[in-house]
Amino acid sequence: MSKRGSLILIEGLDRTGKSTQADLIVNEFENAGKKVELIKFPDRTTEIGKLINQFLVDKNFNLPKESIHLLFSANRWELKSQLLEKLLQGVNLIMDRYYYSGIAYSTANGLDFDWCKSPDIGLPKPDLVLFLTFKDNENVNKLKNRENYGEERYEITEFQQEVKKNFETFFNKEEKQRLQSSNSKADFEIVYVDNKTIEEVKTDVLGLVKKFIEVDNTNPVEYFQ
Ligand code: T5A
Repeated sequence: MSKRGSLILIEGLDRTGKSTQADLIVNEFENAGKKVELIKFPDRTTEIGKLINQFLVDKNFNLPKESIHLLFSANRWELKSQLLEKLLQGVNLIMDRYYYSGIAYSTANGLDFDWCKSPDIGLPKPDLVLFLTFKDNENVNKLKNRENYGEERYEITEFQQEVKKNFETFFNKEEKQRLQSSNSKADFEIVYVDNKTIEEVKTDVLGLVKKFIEVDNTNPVEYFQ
């Protein structure tokens, strides 16, 4: 059976440390001689990504909520073939946000859950999803103490609480579906970051990611349905 890289996704609220942990994982495995690369969504460098960036940083640049949802999804489609190519070359991909952010944030904006899922049908499904979050809802309020918090459109405590609730509902649904299906090998894990240092979170994250990178992945790539 042919080997491929694993697709590992880190999801979570704004400023919970996703990028910090994604960088640490990439460095850790690169130093160990593994093929590993980082992919960040939104990818703000593409034409669609530039529009998304403008929407996030300029609170006077308004778009219908349906349009921005479709732009985030289109941004993922822009990178689909590149992503698949890398996986088939044996590169492990660490993704900083993807499909689940698309749905958790847009439903917090009032859009319908099933409507939000449909534009991403056909995109590759991660082998492992890590959800960086707080066990205690009160700790979401402390995000405002993190550097530069509040500069972008969605960095508002009440909105982040809503996003947290949506992520949790969504992951519970997906987990139930996964347990009912004998075909899917995809895995979900929650990483609580309450009062943990960057190093402590790194230990938790590495413990979960290790087997996906160290053991050869021979499972076929799955796709969102
Ligand atoms: N979005 C995204 C959608 O609405 N739909 C979509 O489909 C997608 C893909 C931008 C926005 O777009 C929305 C969600 C977002 O609102 P983004 O570019 O990923 O998405 O923006 P952020 O989540 O804000 O990304 P950041 O890179 O800014 O935050 P991170 O990655 O979670 O946090 P990080 O690692 O940069 O850390 C932030 C700060 O906290 C410190 C770090 O040192 C840094 O200063 N930190 C810690 N401090 C204390 N203890 C710890 N354990 C810490 N970990 C990190």
